[in-house]
Amino acid sequence: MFDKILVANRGEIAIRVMRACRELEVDSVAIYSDADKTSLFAKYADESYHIGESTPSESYLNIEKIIDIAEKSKADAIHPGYGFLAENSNLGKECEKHGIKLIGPKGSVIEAMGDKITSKKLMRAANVPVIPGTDKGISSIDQGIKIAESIGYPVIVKASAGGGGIGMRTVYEEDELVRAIESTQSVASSAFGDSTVYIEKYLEEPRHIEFQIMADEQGNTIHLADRECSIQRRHQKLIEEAPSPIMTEDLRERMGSAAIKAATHIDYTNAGTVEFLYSNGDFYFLEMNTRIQVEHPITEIITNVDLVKEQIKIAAGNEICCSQEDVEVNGHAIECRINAEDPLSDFAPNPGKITGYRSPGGIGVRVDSGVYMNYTIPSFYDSMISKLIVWSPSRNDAINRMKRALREYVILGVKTTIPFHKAIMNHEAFQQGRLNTHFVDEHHKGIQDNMEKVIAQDKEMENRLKSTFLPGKKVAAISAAVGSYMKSVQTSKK
Ligand code: MV4
Repeated sequence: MFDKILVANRGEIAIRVMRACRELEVDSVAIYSDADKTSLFAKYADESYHIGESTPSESYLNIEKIIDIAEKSKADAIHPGYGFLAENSNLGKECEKHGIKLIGPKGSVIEAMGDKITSKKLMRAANVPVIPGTDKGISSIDQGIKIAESIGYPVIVKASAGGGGIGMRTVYEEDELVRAIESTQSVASSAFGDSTVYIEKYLEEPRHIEFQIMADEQGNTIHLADRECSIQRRHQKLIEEAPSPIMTEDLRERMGSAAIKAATHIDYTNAGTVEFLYSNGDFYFLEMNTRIQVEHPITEIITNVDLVKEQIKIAAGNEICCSQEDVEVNGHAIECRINAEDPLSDFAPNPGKITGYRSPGGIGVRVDSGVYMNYTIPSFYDSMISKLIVWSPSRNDAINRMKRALREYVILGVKTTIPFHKAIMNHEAFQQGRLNTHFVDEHHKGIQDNMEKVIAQDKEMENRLKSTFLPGKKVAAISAAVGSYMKSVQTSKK
């Protein structure tokens, strides 16, 4: 096992990784930027090093500085978390040069899966179903028109270097195709420095279902079931659940086998996710994420596997925890991402000071958070401040438990996505599991109305809680109590 792991990340995921380190009795090293001097993760770590200015290029994206601190602190491994350098193959190369183990898959695999045409080709070769279309970049407009015709409209033009929704355009008829190709090429060229685009069939109302993969360095690969991630907005997931409401044993067997085939074909190691689009009974490989993901806790809860500990153990050379037959799905888990954003103003970021804070608890509730009372959320990074995760034996009970936990969650001082989550949990279509990737847009009006109701209800609770959370009043209350005690003592002496 490693002696010391440097966590090249911040916020809740840095704490998540350090918690795993502590349980494995491995020391943890935090790196923190100017803006993170007072952040919880920097205090939680066994050792903390200031890395530089707040801007990511001077801190969490600065490979040279990170390697430098790893050497200075004698860390023998680096965990990149998600985001920042998690899917940057240069970090792996630099780690190798310096004899530091990077906890994750090989750099060559990260690179191959980052290029969508390459990944699609590899998956086709592995016999994993891919979306009908080309796995070549299109070389001329004429060729593009022919390809689109043979696939049948609607089609989607995608940038090979794309991902996360940047660099793609749907096309419903031939008239729109030329402009779509040209604009996608130009977006791709300026965003990624690679103008390669390809065309595939556009699936109009798919569900996003993904499979958690784990593979050790001895060649054992398992999947840890599925997650439904259709509730998202502008390619930012907001709610995830495991398993998918539509999952059956047969479908899980088929999709899980495809996910394992995908991973084994590319000699995948460590934790990864195979994303599928599911539509009308069919499923297709979409992308592979070569990192631990934000939503990993829901999988941990239904499978009872600590994915981060497993990542670390596998990187240290251990065999994987369990065989496929050992993996059982138990109950239902839901995660709500709590962002410092105003859901009534188009989810505008709302950083600032948390003036009141109490997180929910009780049976079946987990909170992975990076914040605390009186913490000021910096504006330099993404707005996710915590994840609320619940478990229950059934999906229905999990929804009710999530409603209960959301009502217990008190965050004052900044606007959060909590009202949005309350509105979704109360939404009939969500309760019925009628989901696809357009859910938030499709039900915009109903969600909005629900949110306004919820916020009005919350106002009453906020007023009730004010006396508990306003420090001035609390101090006043305590001193009043002490004062009357002193008085009574004096009175009895007389
Ligand atoms: C698609 C699609 C429909 N058909 N491809 C969005 C992110 C990018 N990585 C791939 N994406 C999509 N590709 C075909 N052929 C619909 C989406 C899509 C989507 C996928 C997953 C989760 C949310 C989404 C939201 C909008 C569009």
